[in-house]
Amino acid sequence: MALLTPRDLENLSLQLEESDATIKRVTGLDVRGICEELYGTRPGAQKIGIIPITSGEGVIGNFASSLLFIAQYFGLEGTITEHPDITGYYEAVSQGADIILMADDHMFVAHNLRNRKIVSNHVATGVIYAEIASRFREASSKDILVIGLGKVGYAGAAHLVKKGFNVYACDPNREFLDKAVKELGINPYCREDRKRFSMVLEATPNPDTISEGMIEERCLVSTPGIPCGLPPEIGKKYRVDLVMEPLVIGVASMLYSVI
Ligand code: NAI
Ligand code: 2YC
Ligand code: MG
Repeated sequence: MALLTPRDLENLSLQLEESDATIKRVTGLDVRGICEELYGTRPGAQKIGIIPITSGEGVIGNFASSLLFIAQYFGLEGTITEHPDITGYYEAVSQGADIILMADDHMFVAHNLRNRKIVSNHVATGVIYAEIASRFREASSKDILVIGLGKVGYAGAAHLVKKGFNVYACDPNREFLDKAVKELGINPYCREDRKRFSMVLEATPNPDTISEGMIEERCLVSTPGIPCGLPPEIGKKYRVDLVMEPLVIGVASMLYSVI
């Protein structure tokens, strides 16, 4: 189970600044602009209730404070409840929260109590990283490679199919691959194909999932995956731009999708 660590969340502001600058350079829009176009929404006076959850592995250091930073960064009023769990839920709702943010070890949700919209971090993350990859201004075609068809990758692949891209995907989990072929009509990708891509969405919890034969000389790798799937030497050898960040971009997508 791929859980964040407090260390992943250190220097979040700097990580956001660097990834947002890359996103702006390669797509023409920053995260705010992409989210506004993607969801047709803009943050307003919504109040965000952030509730620490103690189940499973328990509270993760820096997680709630990172969510507060993210809410404020996008111009929303955020509050971390004094208490966790059900007591915290009661506190947030009683204090007038419009949107609840809370996560256990399996699901991380944003729930808008006013319009009843709800979204999981997995889907919102897959969609936004897919959207970023698909907006690569130097893409050589509409062919795009998705590495990993789990909770995040499948959502990203579905979004790209809906947008009309030629989606190729790989996953050692045969069941996940067959499901994506059957339900989304994606093209199974294997390295023997020797087909190279200028846009890659990587959504796996493994390093070194991207090999030289997969990418064109100029390529955008958009990945929420932790650790990074792009070997540094390949990133240096080719003109590869990398968009990778542990939490903010996915949470921005969650918030814009429910406001
Ligand atoms: P998951 O476990 O549901 O799916 C991962 C998939 O990758 C599995 O189907 C697995 O078979 C596949 N995979 C593993 N190695 C592969 C390889 N070499 N080539 C192709 N496929 C491979 O995981 P989930 O929930 O989809 O998350 C994916 C990653 O994204 C995790 O590292 C997670 O921590 C991270 N994540 C990051 C977020 C962010 O905002 N940066 C938000 C949510 C998740
Ligand atoms: O501090 C808390 O309230 C904890 N219960 C939070 C647990 C989050 C667990 N989920 C994850 O670490 C990953 C993240 C990449 C986002 C989605 N799942
Ligand atoms: Mg992120």
